[in-house]
Amino acid sequence: MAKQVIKVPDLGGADQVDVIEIAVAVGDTVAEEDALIVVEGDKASMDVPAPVAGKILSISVKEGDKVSEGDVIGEMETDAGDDAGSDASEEPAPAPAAEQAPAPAAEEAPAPAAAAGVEKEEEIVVPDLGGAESVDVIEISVSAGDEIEEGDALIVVEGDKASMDVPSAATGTIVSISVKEGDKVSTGDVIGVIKTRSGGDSGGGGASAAPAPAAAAPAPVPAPTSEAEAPQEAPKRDPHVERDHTPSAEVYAGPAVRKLGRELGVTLNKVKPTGPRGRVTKDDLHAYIKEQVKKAESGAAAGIGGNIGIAPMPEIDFSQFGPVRVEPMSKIHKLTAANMVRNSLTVPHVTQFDDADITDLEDFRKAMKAEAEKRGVKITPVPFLLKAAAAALREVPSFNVSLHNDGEHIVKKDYVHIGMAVDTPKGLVVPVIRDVDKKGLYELAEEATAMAVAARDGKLKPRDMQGACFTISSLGAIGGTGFTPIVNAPEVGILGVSKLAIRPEWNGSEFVPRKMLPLALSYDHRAVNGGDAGRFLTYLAGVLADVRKLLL
Ligand code: CAO
Repeated sequence: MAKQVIKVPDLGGADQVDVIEIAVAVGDTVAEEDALIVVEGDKASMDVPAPVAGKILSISVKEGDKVSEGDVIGEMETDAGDDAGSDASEEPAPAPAAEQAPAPAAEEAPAPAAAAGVEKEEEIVVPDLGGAESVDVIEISVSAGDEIEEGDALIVVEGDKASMDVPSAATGTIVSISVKEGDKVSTGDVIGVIKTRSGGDSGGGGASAAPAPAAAAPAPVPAPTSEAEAPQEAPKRDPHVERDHTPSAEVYAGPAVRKLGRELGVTLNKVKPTGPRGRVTKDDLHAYIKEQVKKAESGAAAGIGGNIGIAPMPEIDFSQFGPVRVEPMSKIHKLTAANMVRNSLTVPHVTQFDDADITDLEDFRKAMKAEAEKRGVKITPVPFLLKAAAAALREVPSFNVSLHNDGEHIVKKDYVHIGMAVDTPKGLVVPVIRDVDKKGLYELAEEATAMAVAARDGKLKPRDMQGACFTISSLGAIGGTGFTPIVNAPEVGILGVSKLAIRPEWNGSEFVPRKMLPLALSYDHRAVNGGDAGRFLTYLAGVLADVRKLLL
C-alpha cells in the first residue's frame, strides 16, 4: 500500500477554477480515471480524474473552493509499492494529476528535519463535545495549505441548541480536511491532518513526544447542550422584526462567514439567511453581493445615453399559478445569460437574411457519403458552412475584424478561427475550430464532431473555446425557418442557420424545386457596416450554392 497526494492536473491554461462537485467520499474505492471532483471555469466544466485506482483517504477541497493546476485536493491509498509511499523513486511513474504523498502518519514517518525544527503530520480529532454526539458540521473554516495559529477555528459544528468552533490545538499547516459541510461528527472523530513543527514556533508543544491525536486534538470547547454557554447560539428570530434593525452581532453566522463579511464590507444583518435556524452562510453572502452588483450594473446600464428606463423585473411567485420546481442554473448557463445580456445591450446588432441554394451541395454531399463512411466521418452541412464562412472571411477581410476594447481601433485578423455553437445538457458552449481556411472538408467534419462530443461530455479545455473570429450556430437539425442570433462579442458576427426547405424557385423560364438553406447573419455594426456584411453574406451564400468556388 502507498499513499498518493492527489493534485489538480493541467487545466489547459485555466486558473482558479471553481470546484462545483465532489464526486467521491472518504473511504470510496475508485478506479483509475474515475471522476474525483468536477471543476468549472469560465466556459466549461471538466472532471478531475483519479490518476490511479485506490481508496480515497481524504478530500481537502469542498464545493465552492477555487483550485489551480498543482493544488492538492486530497490523498489516496493505492496498491502500488509496499509501504507508505514516502520514497517516490521506487514507485511507478505517477499519472500527471498526482504525486507521491509526503510522510503520512506522524508515528511511522517523521518528516525530515527542516531548518526551523522537525515537521510532523498529526491527525486532528474532534475534542470533547460535552456529551453531544453526532453534531452537524456546518462550516469548514480552513482549506489544505492554510497556515493556522493555535486557537484558529478549523470547522464549525452545530448541535441541537448551539454552534461552536472547533479550534486548532497547534500552529501549523493544514494538510487535509476529511469532513465536509453536512457531515456529522462525534468526539474523537478524525477531521483532518495538520503539519506542525517542533522546535520552531509550533503551538503543538512537544508534538513529537505526545501521541499524534492527543497532540493535535483541539482544545475542549463548551458543550452544545447549554444555551447559556453556547458562544454562537442562534438568536431567536421574530419574523416581524425588521431585519435591518438587527445588530450584526446578533445575526447568526459562523466566524468564517463573519470574517468574509468584514472582508467584503457587508453588514450581515442586510443578508437574507438561508442556513438552518436562520444562519447566514457564505452562499448567502455571495448571493447578496451578486444582487448588489446586478443592481449597480443595471443602474449604470440605465444611465447610458440618459435614463432608458428599464424597470426592475417584478418578483413573481409562480407557485400561485400551479406546481413548479425551482432548480439551480449551471454555471455555464448563468455565464451565457450574463454574456447574452451584455452582448445584446452593448453590441448594436443588425441581422441580415439570405437563402442559399444548396441543391448541388446536397447532391455533392450525398455523393461523398460512401467515401466519408469509409473514413469514419459524418458529413453534414456544418463542415460546408465552416468552409464557406472561412472563404468569405478571406474574401471580405474587412469583415474579419473586432472592435478594439478602447473603442477607437479595429483589430484586423490574419487568421480564420470559427466557433461552432453546441447545445449541451449543461448549456450552450462554443468550441473553436482553428485555421478553418487551411483544412479540408473531411478534416473539418472530423474536428467538428470531436468538438461537439467533447462539449457534450464536458471535456473541452478553456483554450478550445477561445480565439474565434466568427461563430456558426446551426439549428438546421432541430428545425425552424429562421432566428436572429446574438453576436458572441468581441467576435464580429454570427451566422444562424435554419432547416433547409425545398421551395419553388424561378429559373428564368419556370419554377423548379430547389433546396434552400435559410441564413441569418447578425453583426456588430460598430465594427463593420452593412456593405461589408452584405458582401460577406452574398459571397458565403454563393459558395454554398456552388462549392467549386472554394477552389478559386
Ligand atoms: N437542414 C436540414 N438538415 C440538417 C441541417 C439543415 N440546416 N443541418 C444538419 N442537418 C441534418 C444533418 O445532415 C443530419 O442528418 P443525417 O443524420 O440524416 O445526415 C442531422 O441533421 C443531424 O445533424 P447533427 O446534429 O448530427 O450534426 P450537425 O453537423 O448538423 O450539427 C452541431 C452539429 C454541434 C452544430 C449540433 O449538434 C448542435 O449542437 N446544434 C445546436 C447549436 C445551437 O444550440 N445553437 C443555438 C445557439 S443560440 O442559443
